[in-house]
Amino acid sequence: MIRVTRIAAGAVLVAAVSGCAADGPALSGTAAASGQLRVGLVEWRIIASSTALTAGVDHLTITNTGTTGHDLYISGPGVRAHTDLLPPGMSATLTVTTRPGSTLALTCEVPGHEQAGMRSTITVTG
Ligand SMILES: [Cu+2]
Repeated sequence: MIRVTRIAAGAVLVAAVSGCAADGPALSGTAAASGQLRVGLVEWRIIASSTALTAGVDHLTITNTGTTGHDLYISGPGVRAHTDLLPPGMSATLTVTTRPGSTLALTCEVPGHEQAGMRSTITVTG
């Protein structure tokens, strides 16, 4: 039997949907901010600001720059998080704790979108 859990208890995730905010507020510096990644969702691609991310607590800002609804699902060793469905122009943030040497898969879970090309990978460096 295959068990699918969209939000695993072990994953650290903070999801927030915000209106048309360009950039979120600066991090306060209290957490060990390892990395930041901006991810754009558009028909039919996932465009990340970098193909690599530093292991640790990483902050992703996801923006739907397309003309139809998209979401982002990120998964990898110890990582499993997703945004809500984002209407065009909307942004969300995800915070994940990543492991060095792992590879993260990014996909849009709207039916058909991954197959249309909305998938990408990010390498986590030590
Ligand atoms: Cu999509």
